Amino acid sequence: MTSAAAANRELDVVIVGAGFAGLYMLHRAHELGLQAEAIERGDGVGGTWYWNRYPGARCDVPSMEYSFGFDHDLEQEWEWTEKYATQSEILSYIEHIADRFNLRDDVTLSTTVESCRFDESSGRWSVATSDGIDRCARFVVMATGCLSAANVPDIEGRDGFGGRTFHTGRWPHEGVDFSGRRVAVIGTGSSAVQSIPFIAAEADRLTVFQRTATWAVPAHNEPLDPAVVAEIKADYAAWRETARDSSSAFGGYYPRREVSALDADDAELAGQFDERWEVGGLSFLRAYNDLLLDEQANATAADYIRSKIAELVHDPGTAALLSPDTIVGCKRLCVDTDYYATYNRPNVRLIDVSSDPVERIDATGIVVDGVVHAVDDIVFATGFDAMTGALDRIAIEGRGGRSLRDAWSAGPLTYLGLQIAGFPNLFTITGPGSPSVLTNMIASIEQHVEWIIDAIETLDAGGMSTIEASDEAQAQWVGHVNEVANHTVFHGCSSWYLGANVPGKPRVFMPLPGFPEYRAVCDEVVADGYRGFVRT
Ligand code: NA7
Repeated sequence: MTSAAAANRELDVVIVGAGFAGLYMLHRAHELGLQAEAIERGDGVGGTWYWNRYPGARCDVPSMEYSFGFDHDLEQEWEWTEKYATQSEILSYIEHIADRFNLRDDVTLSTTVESCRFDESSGRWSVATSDGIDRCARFVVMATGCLSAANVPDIEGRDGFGGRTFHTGRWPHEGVDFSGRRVAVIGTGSSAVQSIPFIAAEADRLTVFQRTATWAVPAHNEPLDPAVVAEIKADYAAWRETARDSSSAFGGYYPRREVSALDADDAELAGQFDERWEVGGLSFLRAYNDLLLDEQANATAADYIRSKIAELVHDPGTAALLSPDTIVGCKRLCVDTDYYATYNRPNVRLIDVSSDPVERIDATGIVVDGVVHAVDDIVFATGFDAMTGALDRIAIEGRGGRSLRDAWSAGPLTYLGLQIAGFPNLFTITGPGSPSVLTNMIASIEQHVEWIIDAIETLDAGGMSTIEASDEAQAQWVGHVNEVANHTVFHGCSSWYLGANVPGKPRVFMPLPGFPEYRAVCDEVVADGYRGFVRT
């Protein structure tokens, strides 16, 4: 869209973000005949897959599942090449969506949303953006992503470093050549686990700074077998529906076995875990139905993975350092290709910063316990201010000028992860309090967008103008999310699900485990006349 065309535009919907969520929202808004515009800070569409271009970046959900199911022709025609798609293939898919559904004319790129303010007298939102053009809309939909606000730790001396620095979530488009360089990677989450083997293969030396050892299972990525693809596509809708009935909204290949690990003897455990290890991927945690519910059950998986690390890593000291003593899956389980074996390379070194943290960065390198580790490049694989970070960076004001930052100062509060009391007509796609990051995000995005579109359509059909979560419904929902989370192992570590990775962020478990139960509640709320929402 040209700036002139957008000038002071009156819209039905402003959508913030043009990743999977923003684009699907825009498509459905078009279908409903709404005037909609998606505003995107990147200079291309794609969201997560636009920004995370680090070497080795792939999705950890299989490509046949990590794709839209709303359009029969689209899912039949699109051909994924590998079991786990690369970042570039996913980005091509998203660009294809933008073209196929004629979305680009209503996407404004390279523009940051700075504030959204609700005007009670007109019942409309004013949206201020970095291009200086004011938009006014009935609805605002936050499609800002759960992992989009990069977290670069505020380490003393960081800005005085003499070499190059990168964050995995803001990787240069032209790529980075590490040949002949001494490289540091800080962090050992998914982004590090995926990029470390590639960086190690190219760099002269790689030093990894590990604060918490991570759990990783092999991807066993491979080209997709055309026969398997044809079989899935023959009844794709049913296959996706089965997946949506599972807790994480995916798992079409290897569903969860409804058996407790605590009822299995050692031989059975070893056999099951061997099988899942060979299959690869997140299906490992579906070997038994209580691995994420019971710490004792979880310990069986932990013992198994530790034994694998001991086999894969030759140096016993390094293997010990890489072996976590935490709950498997409490932080998102990593899916790797050659991660552990990379530590057998002579040019790779692991530095434990669990008890002696990175002290500071000086012009030449990273200082730990008084020792300078000299490097040419630093890669921050340090994750994101997850789930709330992108919203927090926008000045959002609802009724009475109340800011979202204030409303969420003790942690995010939502009703169904879709709306926030005091912020009428503002929706969050995959917001805190919804299953979001614990699921196949595409399934969650489709469900949220469709719910929001229905809500708007019903509002219009009923001659109403606003929809807003009530305080009571929101308070009850927040209590429910906490109660569900308390029955899982997710409270047992300092994860980004809890906000624990960002200093000063309130510790609140943000996503809701259990997609099918959640979806059922969303449907019931609608059937019950939008129970818990005030509509005027
Ligand atoms: P993650 O999973 O949040 O990982 C970040 C890593 O960075 C993790 O190992 C952190 O250690 C580490 N970290 C963060 N700050 C520091 C400091 N100051 N010093 C040392 N180490 C630090 O982010 P990713 O990008 O890898 O993955 C995010 C999600 O994307 C992933 O879960 C998938 O869903 C896809 P910690 O564990 O906090 O001790």
